Amino acid sequence: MQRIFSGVQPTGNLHLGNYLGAIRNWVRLQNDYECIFCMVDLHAITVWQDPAELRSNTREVAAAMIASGVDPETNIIFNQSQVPQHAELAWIFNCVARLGWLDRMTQFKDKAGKDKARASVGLYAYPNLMAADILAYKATHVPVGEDQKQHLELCRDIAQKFNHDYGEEVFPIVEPLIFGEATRVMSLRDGSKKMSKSDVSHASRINMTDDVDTIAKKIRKARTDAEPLPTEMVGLKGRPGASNLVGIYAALSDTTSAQVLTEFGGKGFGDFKPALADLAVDKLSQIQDETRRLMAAPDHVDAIIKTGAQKARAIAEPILREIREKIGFLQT
Ligand code: AQP
Repeated sequence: MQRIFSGVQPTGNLHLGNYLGAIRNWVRLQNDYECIFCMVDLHAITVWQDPAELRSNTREVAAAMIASGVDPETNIIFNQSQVPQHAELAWIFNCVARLGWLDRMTQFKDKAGKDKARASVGLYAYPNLMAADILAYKATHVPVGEDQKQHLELCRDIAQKFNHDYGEEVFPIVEPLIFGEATRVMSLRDGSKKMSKSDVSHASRINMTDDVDTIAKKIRKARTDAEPLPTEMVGLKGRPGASNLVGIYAALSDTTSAQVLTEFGGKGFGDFKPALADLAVDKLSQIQDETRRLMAAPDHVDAIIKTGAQKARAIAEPILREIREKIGFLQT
């Protein structure tokens, strides 16, 4: 069976983009692959995290994954910092990756903003740690949202260079799995920016924990133009707000944007937004109820994470031993 690795940062509440772009796809893949799903807390601290919040967000992300349908019995669920092999391999990859490769990463440019000198070194080296997350398990496939495509290309470059330098096919060349109608869910306030946990505007995203009224309000206030929805896909061109909402509707209803336009083409947002709000509430409320139920028993969630970390270490350690050997580290 081929192996999947994928992760989510416990940097706050999960949002609809994380769910539609990543977690829902994990649920669909879990029967066909051996899956390792990780709360990537080492990635989270590339920007400041309040310690108490980081701990509780990590638990809550695990609960939300399980509530979304990730089976903790058949998949490995754990947090990255409990498996030291990630950080060890990341250091090795810091010595494999070239500065020029990292200089091209657009996520660093977006997140560091204008004042690069004040960004952490970790934020810059983030893609090397992501490559280590995947390759510490020799994972072959990585389901992610569109925004992670460039980082996965870097992971392939690192694997290729390591294989070349050490003369053997040690690491697989990973394949991204980017699929579904919502591979890039955009901000509800600005259709040109992706929906993100770190956006200062709460109205820009639908959190998986938002209540019915908040979801309805955010969708009602989502920025769009005033035209009715088109009947054909080509009519969505140049209309990022409309196109985003249609994509979200399609993903939540398991159809395509074209089918959504067949149903709603010619109708205004006064009709479409309430229908989208009802659909979102219907789909998310079951996950929310289950997340709350799990969070009421934190020891149970922690036990799942503990077992997951043990299983993850048991896979990663022999791989790291092989890597140390290849590099020439003396192992006594
Ligand atoms: N807007 C999005 N649309 C589709 N997929 C998305 N993902 C994130 N945002 C969208 C996917 O969710 C998975 C986990 O992402 P992450 O938490 O590791 O980091 P991120 O991509 O940086 O997400 P955020 O919300 O933007 O976090 P912050 O603001 O903390 O940096 C990934 O598979 C990602 O592709």
